[in-house]
Amino acid sequence: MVVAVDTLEPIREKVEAGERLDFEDGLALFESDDLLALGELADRARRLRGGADEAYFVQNLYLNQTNVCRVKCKFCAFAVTQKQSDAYTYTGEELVEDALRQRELTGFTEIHMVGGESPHVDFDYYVEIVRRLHEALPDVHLKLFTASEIHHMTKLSGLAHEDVLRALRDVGLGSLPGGGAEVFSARVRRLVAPGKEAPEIWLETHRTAHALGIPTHCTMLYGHVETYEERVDHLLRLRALQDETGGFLAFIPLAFHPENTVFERRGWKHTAGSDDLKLIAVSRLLLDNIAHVKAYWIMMGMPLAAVALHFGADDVQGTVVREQIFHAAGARTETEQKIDELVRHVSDAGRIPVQRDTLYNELRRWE
Ligand code: V47
Repeated sequence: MVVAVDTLEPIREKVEAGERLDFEDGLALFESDDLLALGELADRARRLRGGADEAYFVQNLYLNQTNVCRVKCKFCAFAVTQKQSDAYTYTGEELVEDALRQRELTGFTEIHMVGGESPHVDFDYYVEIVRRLHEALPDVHLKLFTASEIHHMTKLSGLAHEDVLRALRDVGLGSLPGGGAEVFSARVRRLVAPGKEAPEIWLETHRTAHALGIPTHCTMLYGHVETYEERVDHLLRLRALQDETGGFLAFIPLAFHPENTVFERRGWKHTAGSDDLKLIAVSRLLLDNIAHVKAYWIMMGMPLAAVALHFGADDVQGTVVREQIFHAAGARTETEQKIDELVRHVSDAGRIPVQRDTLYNELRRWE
């Protein structure tokens, strides 16, 4: 007689006892196909740690200062070289003009701006665009530049990471987005992003930001060559840094979109919804010290993001005006989400929609 062993049972006991999960637990969670049990366990862990029925979103505007990039990440469909006809690099004035025009249409409270690592600008360019945006929109939180871009600025300027971050903070930088982390494993980085800085540099940049009082976000780009072991290792490295600093506001899993990348020619497909939900659940369970896990609707579509609110996520990111990175790689979602649609999806999922600012202060709720 075959006796079914519930591999999740010992993990469930740890969750109920408030015990920290380890590497082996993380692997067992990824290897489980009991999707509903994973979701239920992640939601239970979220609630045991103080989460309730609120699901958060922010009203934000996406800007990309440049699409020119010296790094040839194989997963990226956004970057171009300076010589390509669709290359652009916006001046501070152009970015401000654009943001002010958008401000008349939507009441965004956050600008999320990232871009390529252009070798054709200098560090003063970055300081100038932050200064101008902050002067034009002093009440808008500026969430700008991945750790990879900050590292790029140290190369452009010869300054230390701390000095770059301090200079940007002093002219208005509010927080860093979580991009550029990809997967920390050296094997994976060699395969998908050989030109990118070492993971230690990404982590050190966030550590430095936290020490300067700049909160940050963190991500993992999954669904390409990484193994379950490499996913768990990535999550535990983020958890270890959060133990040290407490500076991460949220974790955002990013599903790989293959269109218009070298991987499309190799026949790679988009992740399955079940993997997206599993990633949300396992990250919620392992990252016991990061307050929020985002189900990024741009990446997974709003209907699945609403389901993910039952798998440990408590945030759907935002209204997002004009996303470009995922859309270059084939995302079919809208590039913008109207608040009333977002509120409808969240409410229909049985959650209370709460509009937040970047730092998770509540601005408005729909009950
Ligand atoms: O660093 C690039 C990823 C990131 C592809 O901090 C791709 O709140 C999938 O970091 N398929 C940029 N992913 C986006 C990002 C982000 C998004 C939403 C919220 C936050 C936050 C941060 O997008 C890049 C890279 O990891 N990416 N190309 C692609 N083809």
